[in-house]
Formats: sequence, structure tokens, C-alpha cells
Amino acid sequence: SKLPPQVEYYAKFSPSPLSIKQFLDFGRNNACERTSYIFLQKELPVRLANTLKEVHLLPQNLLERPSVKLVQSWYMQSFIQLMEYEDINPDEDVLYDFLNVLIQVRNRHNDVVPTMAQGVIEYKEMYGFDPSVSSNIQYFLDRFYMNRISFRMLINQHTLLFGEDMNQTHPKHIGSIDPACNVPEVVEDAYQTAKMLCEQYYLSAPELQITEFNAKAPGRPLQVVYVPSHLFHMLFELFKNSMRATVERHGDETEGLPPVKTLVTLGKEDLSIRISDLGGGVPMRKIDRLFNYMYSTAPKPSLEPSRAVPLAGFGYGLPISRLYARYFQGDLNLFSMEGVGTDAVIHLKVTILHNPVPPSVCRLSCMVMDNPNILCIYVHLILYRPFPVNPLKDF
Ligand code: W6P
Repeated sequence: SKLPPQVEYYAKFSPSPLSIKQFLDFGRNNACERTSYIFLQKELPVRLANTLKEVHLLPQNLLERPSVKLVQSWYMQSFIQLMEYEDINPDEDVLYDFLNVLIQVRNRHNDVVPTMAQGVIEYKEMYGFDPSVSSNIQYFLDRFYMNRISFRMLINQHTLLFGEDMNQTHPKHIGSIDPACNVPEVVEDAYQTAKMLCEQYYLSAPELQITEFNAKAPGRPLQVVYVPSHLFHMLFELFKNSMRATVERHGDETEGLPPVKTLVTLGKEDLSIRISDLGGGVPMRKIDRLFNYMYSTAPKPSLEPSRAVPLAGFGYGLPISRLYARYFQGDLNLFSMEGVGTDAVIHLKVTILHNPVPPSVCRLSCMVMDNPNILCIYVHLILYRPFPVNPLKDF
């Protein structure tokens, strides 16, 4: 089968990735819906076409799976729907329709992750686990899901900035971005949510212990420019894993469960979060599997207790959480000490705002065009210093 010429045409363009600073600059400097429209009506088809091209390169056996065909058809439908706006001059009505099309596109793609997973499960059941196929699928799905995260980010920013509900609950947010995202608050929130699930299935859950260290501005709150929903997604996934390991390791002991310890630190460049559990750890040999799409969608090994435990693991939670971290140039890593416990570490890049705009002005600036008084300048540090190898050494 061949791809339509329009897809081939749009696939020749490279997607234009945006930094969190660019999202913020656009959203804060009196964001213009027409500008956003003109960018998206080209950018979204370019991204869909590039993704369709890559899907096309999957092994034939996988392409034949009905679930993969379904996902392909969603991408095709969305591409065709957006083609309606090619070179259309955006008057009010066009802008209104376009925004609603974006919402339709977003909804159409809601179930892409479990649907692709179904295709991978079927492939595995039919052809078995082949390491070279697994590594190709890993490469493909990392790119595919990263593309999906960024695609949804673009749609969310447009619909939140220009849609009906002007984000009444979070007036300080710029679309989905919180310019002062309080990380310990999100940690607490994600912990509480995971704790409820954990107690539902195990009737107990380890306590949370948070330690904060602001090395950049001692005593100040640990804030960062970030998408709180992305951070919540990562933390929730890590807490589920830590809790499950802790309860399964210590659940039958009388002394009670060892707490899950979380350290949040802020330096000049990095905000780091370390979540430490004493859940018995994972041998080094098995760590990569936790991030492997094909491995983690495998039917459960027969040695595993057969009771259904919906809490943590055996899904796409970890690899996709790592993509969320990498999306804005951070990372997510696991360091385990077999027999004892696991440290999960999230690194996020710090975006420095030189001229933070008060929230009230910020909302006004969305409506005032070309007001030089509301011009902000941000500098984004692109220097990257890996976490020190020797944790005892001073920063
Ligand atoms: C474990 C396995 C794991 C994965 C991710 C995060 C924490 C943990 N703890 O034992």
C-alpha cells in the first residue's frame, strides 16, 4: 500500500520542535490566535505525515494487526481533516471551527497508547519475543509516543489559550504550563493518589517522607517552569512502583512498612527528584526490561501470582514517563540495589524567567496586542551538567 501524495508532500518538511521557553514566550506575549492558527495548520499536518511515514516502515506482520491499522486510520483521518485548513485565510469563523477540529483530533487519538500496545501483544503472541524486533519496536515507539506527547502539547496550548474556558481555576498558568510549578505540592498530590490505589488493593501503603533542598535560593519554595500534568504522570507512576515493591516485600512484617523517601533539590540548572524505596530492588539485568515496550506488554510470566494487581508495572507507564521527562530535555533513571531497594531519579531543566510577569498583567497581555510594556525576555540555559558521579563531592 502507498501513502497519499499529500502525506508524502508534508512528510518532506521537518517538524519544528518548541522549547518550554518558546511555549511560554508565545503564550505570555499577548498570544495571537491567528499566529497560532497559521503555525499549527502547517505544523500539525507535517507532524502527522512524518509519523505516518514512520508507521509505514514497521514490520509487515505488525502493520497487519487490526489495532495498528486502526491507529493508522486515526492519523490519516486527522491529517485529512486538517487539510481543510490548508491556505485558508483565518477569519473568526475559521478560527472557531479550527479550534473545535483540534479538540476532535485530540479525542480521536485518546486511546492510541493502549491500542498500539494491543498490536504489540498480538505480535508477540504470534511471533514470539525477538530481541532485534524488540529493539526496532523500542526505537519506533519511543519516537511515536514522543511525537504524540508533543502533538498533544501543541493542541492543548492552542485550545487552552484560545478556547472557551479561559482556565479559571489556574489563572497563572499559560495553557498547560505553570510558570511557578511547586514541585513538592505535585509530589504530595501524586503520592496521595497512588496511596489510595495502593490501600485499595493491599489494605496498606508506605508513608511518604519529603525532604526539600533549595541550593539555588536557600529557604525558597522549590518551583520550576513546567507542565504539572506531565510531572504528576511521572511521579504517580514512580510512586505506584515503589509502593507495590514496598508492600510486596514488607507487607507481612509486623514492624510496618519502610517509608518512601523523596528528596527534591533545586540547583542553578537542574531540578532533581529522587524517590527511594526499600522494596527489595531489581537486579541490573532486569532494569532495561522495565522500560521495554515489548517486554512489559508480555503476557504475565506463569511464576507471577495470577491475581490481578492493577497497581503499577507491566504497562507502558515507565517508558512513557521517561519520554515526558525527556520531552523538555530532562530524564528519568532507575538505580537499584538488588535485595534492598530502588532509587528513581527525575531530572528537569530549570528555565529562568528574567522578567516574570504578574498574573493579572499576564491575563491582560493576552488581549493587548503589541504593547511594548508587556514585552518579556527569558533566557533559557542550555548548559547541562550531569549529576555528580560522586554524591559526596560538593556541587
Ligand atoms: C522497584 C521497581 C521500581 C520501578 C520504578 C520505580 C521504583 C521501583 N521500585 O522495586
